[in-house]
Amino acid sequence: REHGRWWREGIVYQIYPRSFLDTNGDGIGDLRGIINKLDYLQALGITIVWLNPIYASPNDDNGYDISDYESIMAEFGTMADFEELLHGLHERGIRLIMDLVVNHSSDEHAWFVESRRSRDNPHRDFYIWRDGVDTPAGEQPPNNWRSFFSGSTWEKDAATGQYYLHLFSRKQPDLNWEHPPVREAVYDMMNRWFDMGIDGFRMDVINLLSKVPGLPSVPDTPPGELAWGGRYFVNGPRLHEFLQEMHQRTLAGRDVMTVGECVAVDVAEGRKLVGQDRGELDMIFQMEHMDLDSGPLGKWDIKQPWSRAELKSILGRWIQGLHGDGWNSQFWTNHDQPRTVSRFGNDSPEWREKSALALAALPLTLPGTPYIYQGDEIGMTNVAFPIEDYRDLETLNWYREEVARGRDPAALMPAIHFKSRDNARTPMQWDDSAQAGFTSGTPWLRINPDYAQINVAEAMARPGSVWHGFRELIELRKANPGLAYAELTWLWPEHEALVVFRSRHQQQNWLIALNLHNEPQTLPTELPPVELWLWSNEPLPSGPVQSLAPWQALVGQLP
Ligand code: ISL
Ligand code: CA
Repeated sequence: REHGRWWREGIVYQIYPRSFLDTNGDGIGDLRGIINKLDYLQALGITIVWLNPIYASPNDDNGYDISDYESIMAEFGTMADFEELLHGLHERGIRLIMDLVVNHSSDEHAWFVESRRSRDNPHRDFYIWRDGVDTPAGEQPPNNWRSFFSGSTWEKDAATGQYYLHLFSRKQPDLNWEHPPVREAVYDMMNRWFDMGIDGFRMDVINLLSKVPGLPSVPDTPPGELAWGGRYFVNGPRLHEFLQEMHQRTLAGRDVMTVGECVAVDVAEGRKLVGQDRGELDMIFQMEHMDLDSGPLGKWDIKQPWSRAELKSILGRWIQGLHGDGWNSQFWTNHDQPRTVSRFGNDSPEWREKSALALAALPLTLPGTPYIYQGDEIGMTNVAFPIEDYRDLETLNWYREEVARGRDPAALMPAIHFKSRDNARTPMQWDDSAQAGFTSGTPWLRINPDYAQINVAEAMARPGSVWHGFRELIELRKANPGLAYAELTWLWPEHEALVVFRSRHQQQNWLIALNLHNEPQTLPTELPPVELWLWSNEPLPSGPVQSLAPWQALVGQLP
């Protein structure tokens, strides 16, 4: 168990550099901004930083379209800044993990620039090229897969008349993992970053690397229509072989952590990816609970209220399924999701702080490794901009596609306000000065207008704020490392407001009781008597607990 203790018992803080702090007035967060806030991170108490991509990129998808894996995005700074940041983190006992985006690159990467030139270019097979299909209705793309970001996954390229595959935007061509030189180039690049001293990688959509040979169309789809082709690229046939090879070539023998972002994955597949004897990845970042508030049509199909019983069932299944074998991540949000308090809590002035902390208490007490996304530590909220103010390509592509299909633009806005990825990407609110202290210029994405009330300076100065609650919960987590390894038992798993569980590791027992609801709750039975209350967002109880106030959270130690 010694190996990997630091990441099993760690607390990750996710930084979206573009929106963290701008120090040169161009409106874009930069590495210098993170360096300036190292003491802030240390004061909060987190132990690992995950940086979203900081590599050279034309920023079609904010750095998830990489044009050079080994240089720093010009807007973010220089390699010297990066080294200073890494050193500054390590000096404070904080580890650094970087994003690894190798399902695809940018179309401006030198490999793709070469690849598209001619059919016999030495880099041709770095990407996935196919001929179009002749039909009575004219030429069609090689298959009918729908892209994550709307439209076909295929783009016809004029130079050779062939199509290339892009599961995401047309500026994110998929790398061809079947082609050994691609894998060699990726492993060499990873090793060079490890040699610089980074502590690990968060691996973007890592379970999409292997595609079913032949890239078949989704059957039973009307001609000319697109369909979700997940069965042909989620956990594809050679995925585990590729990850085991990557492990041997880059990870084995190093004291680093890997966390795989996996889409549409189930527990059985998760165990293969992170099982202890598998030699693949350390930790899974799966997103099943991110669909709690989506209807059958996907993320934009809002479903309310979300079910607390379903949450417990999903979390419980993953915790139990990986216990003693693989490792879980615990989180409410990231840079692709709405703000936690607006989505799962209540962001009205009356309940914002209480609900933000009730929610915070869950990932910070569950088994696995907790992830905190920047701004959540002050309870930042969603925004409701007019469409012109959105920057996220997923949001904009969906909007354009729906409008083109004849839908009323105004009717699309509630879903965008609730679910757009830009909710998480509005700049950090540092203080109540102009532009929230994020920039002296014009921010790349509008600041949330609530910054005068909700900002770091205000929250740090006021005991009892969301910030201080996070700091206390982080401290609690560090004082109780057994929570990370615990076995968990739900009390009242079917209850639609209460999330209550016992956690047990070796001789230690904990009780966590949350009311995730606006109404007070009378408990089905009194809570088991605790030895010591460790934390609450309300005054600590002095006797038996028979009810919980709205959004009340309690963490205690059981005998
Ligand atoms: O963002 C999503 C839903 O709104 C997800 O479907 C997301 O596209 C998926 O989780 C993959 O995300 C990752 O890869 C994308 C990038 O845009 C995301 O920011 C990244 O987290 C492509 O690299
Ligand atoms: Ca800047």
